[in-house]
Amino acid sequence: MTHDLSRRGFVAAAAAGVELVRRGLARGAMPDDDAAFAASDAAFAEGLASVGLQPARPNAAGWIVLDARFKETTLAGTRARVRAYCGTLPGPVITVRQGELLRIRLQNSLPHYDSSAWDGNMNVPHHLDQTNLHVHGMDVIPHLFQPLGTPNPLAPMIAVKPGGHQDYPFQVPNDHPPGLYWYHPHHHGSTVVQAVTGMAGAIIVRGPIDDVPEIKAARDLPLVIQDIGLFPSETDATLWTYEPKQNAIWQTFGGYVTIYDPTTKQPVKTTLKGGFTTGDYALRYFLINGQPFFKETHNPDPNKAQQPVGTQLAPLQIHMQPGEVVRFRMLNGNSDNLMPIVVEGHEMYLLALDGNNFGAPRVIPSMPVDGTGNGQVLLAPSNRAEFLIKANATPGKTYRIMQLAQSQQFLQSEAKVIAEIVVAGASKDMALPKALPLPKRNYPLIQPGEIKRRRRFQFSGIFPGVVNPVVGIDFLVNNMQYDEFAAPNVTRVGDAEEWHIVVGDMNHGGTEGHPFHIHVNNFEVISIGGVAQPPGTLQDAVWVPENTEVVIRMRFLQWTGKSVFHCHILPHEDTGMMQNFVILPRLTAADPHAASRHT
Ligand SMILES: [Cu+2]
Repeated sequence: MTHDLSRRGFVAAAAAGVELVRRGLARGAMPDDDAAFAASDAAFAEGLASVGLQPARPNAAGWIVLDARFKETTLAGTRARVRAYCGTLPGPVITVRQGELLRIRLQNSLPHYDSSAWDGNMNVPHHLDQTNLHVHGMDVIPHLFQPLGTPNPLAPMIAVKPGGHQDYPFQVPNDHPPGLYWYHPHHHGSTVVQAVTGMAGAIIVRGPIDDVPEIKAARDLPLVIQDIGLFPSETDATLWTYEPKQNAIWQTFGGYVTIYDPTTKQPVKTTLKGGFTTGDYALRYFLINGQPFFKETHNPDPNKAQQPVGTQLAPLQIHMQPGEVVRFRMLNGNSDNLMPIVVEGHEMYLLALDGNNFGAPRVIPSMPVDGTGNGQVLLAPSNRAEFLIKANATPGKTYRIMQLAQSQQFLQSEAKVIAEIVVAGASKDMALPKALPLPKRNYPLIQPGEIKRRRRFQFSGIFPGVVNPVVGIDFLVNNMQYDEFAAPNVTRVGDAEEWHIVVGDMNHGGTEGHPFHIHVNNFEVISIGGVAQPPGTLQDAVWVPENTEVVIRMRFLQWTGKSVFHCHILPHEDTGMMQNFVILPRLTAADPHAASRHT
């Protein structure tokens, strides 16, 4: 359970890795700063190592190479073949400062996958050996389509084939909100299979918040949560993997695998052990920083098919001294699991959501860990929460970091102990910050009078599927499935828009909630189900419960290009719950359309 085995050597290597990252990036720091940064980098690397993470190491040319490949590993005693960046679960932690050029080379070392039986419907999972990269939440050039930043509606999505690579130079804006972001694949049709077998990692953007004395003094511990979905290998009796045959679909109701027959228009039962799933898995592990903390298996009772059988495993232990303040950065990198989070017996000093810190910590009272509801902070898939915890003054106790049980999705999600805080040792009364430097990029906040356009997007599901019979279930945005070559939404740099994201009731395609996520620009969450949210609640993904409307506002700040928004339940996204949008350049006074547009 601990990472102490080779910890000393690992810490040294980790510190060296962070140093390389800094030198590999173009940054105009003063020499005095360099010494200070080196000291804080070494402390940061030691913190990473203490929770089982490692920093990314750029090559001699300054590129961070993310090599995607199969990896055989053991998860809580189970032999598993996963997909991993650089052979680690999760991928290495990338650190970058505001204003730097972040250079990532994606290398595809995945083996060939046979998609010859694919019928060409892009909302049927396919080409599981092709990949690309998304730096989630970062306000950088749109990077899903080729070439980067293209506004061409017909631009194809980047698809790196086995043996190939793709270079991503990301200029991080000088005013980029400093905080926790992450990277994962986003090739439509293979996103979930790759992400739910391990391909994800954290990105930390450094900036003014890191210089707040009370924050600088705190240990900085990222907590990367992922799920790993597995089925028995078709060829190796002792191996678990997720390599569904083309068109093979796992049926949660029934616990068997079908393949759709287009002549009879019926799914045909097979003897395959695994298939693509939009529900549960034969076996699923939930990981924190690569360590399994919870296990789920398919429920064999047909009346309880939506309730996987859960087993709590030994969670990660984090030692804190009484009165110590630690900065936690938690990522819900799960493919589909909504997580209401509670830290037992402690107030949560929430600093930031999705990388956007507030002007002061939001103090969230402690609450019972055996309840339901949204917890101290609700993390939809892809959301991040950064918070301070000040350890209880009394030593000798252990406090759980929990995901509360929730039933807002197709599958029931049981309560899980993610990690434990062990309070022990000498007391230290560390201070908490009163104020935080507000990231300027999204301020001043959008005023209602500035809104140029309002749009409404309804996320819905139909079961059994009508337009996607191969998958057997339809996931739709405004009754449409994803079209790679359509641009149904066009926006402009400088414009502020208000979007109403709707999940209907059970008579209108609402069977569960969906997390809305948009690339490039953050948005301010204005209201959820008519309940106003605190001003400055800036996020890049928001949970939209069933039968609820969420109102968001955003301004297209800088970047032009073709991009996407979608549901961040990844099996929904991969099977159609996504749309493109194109950001065009700002209108100038000389533009012949400018006059009519603004009347
Ligand atoms: Cu969804």
